[in-house]
Amino acid sequence: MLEAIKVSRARFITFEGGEGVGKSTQVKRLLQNLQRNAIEAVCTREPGGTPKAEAVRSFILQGRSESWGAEAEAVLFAAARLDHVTQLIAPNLRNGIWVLSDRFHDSTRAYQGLAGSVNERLIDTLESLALDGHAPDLTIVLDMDPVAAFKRVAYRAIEDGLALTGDRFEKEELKWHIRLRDGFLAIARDNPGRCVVISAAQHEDALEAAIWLVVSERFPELLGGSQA
Ligand code: Z5A
Repeated sequence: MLEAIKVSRARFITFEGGEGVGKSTQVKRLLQNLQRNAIEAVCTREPGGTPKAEAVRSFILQGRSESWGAEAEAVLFAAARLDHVTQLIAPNLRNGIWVLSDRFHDSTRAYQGLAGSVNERLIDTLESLALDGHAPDLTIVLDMDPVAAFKRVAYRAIEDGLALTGDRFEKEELKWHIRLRDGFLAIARDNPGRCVVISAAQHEDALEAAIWLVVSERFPELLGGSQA
């Protein structure tokens, strides 16, 4: 087996998109691909990733902050993110370990900002506070029709023998999910140097290969090329 090596600059890669597009599946697959190439990496998620941020996750996703209003929820997501960045993301990157996150700051801009009601100034302020200078090097935006993605989520619930009750956000109506999809695409258009949109409406293996192509072209040091 290849011994894990540390390239001189660890990369921070985020996955974004609506529910059921396959983010969690592909984060795990990218982790395996990096490890196969002797890159030390960790997976994490948002909201969450640290004990404090996971506590915020449960609070929000159980609907307990809904009555607080959209602005207060955006502040909660940012507070969780600040802990996640300072306690997990930044220390790993400093140690040469790549970090892959299932959602990050673009989710606040898309859910609370573009599909929600929180104004851009507050989103910008929270973003600069929570990121603490740690913007992702690459963001993969997985894009697909929300109706098809919802069918995946429904199928997963049936397979797991669970009732399809949905969390706070899964309960929103279809036109809201369409706004959300447009929001992620707008973020990608506004950040062409960081974001790459990939169609999620393909087989898991094909999607994995498409993501690996993007990652290995963006970071040629992975395959022994020179670092950007
Ligand atoms: N949120 C927010 O509002 N503001 C913020 O700042 C942040 C988050 C950070 C987190 O919930 C919620 O918080 C989220 C946004 C909000 N809203 N919701 N709902 P979460 O983390 O529990 O939910 P999620 O991020 O949407 O995850 P998900 O529903 O698990 O979707 P996914 O990770 O994209 O998909 P998956 O788990 O990889 O796959 C879903 C199913 O499809 C599963 O059965 C797979 O086996 C299957 N699958 C995966 N890929 C494929 C392909 N390619 N073909 C066919 N089937 C597939």
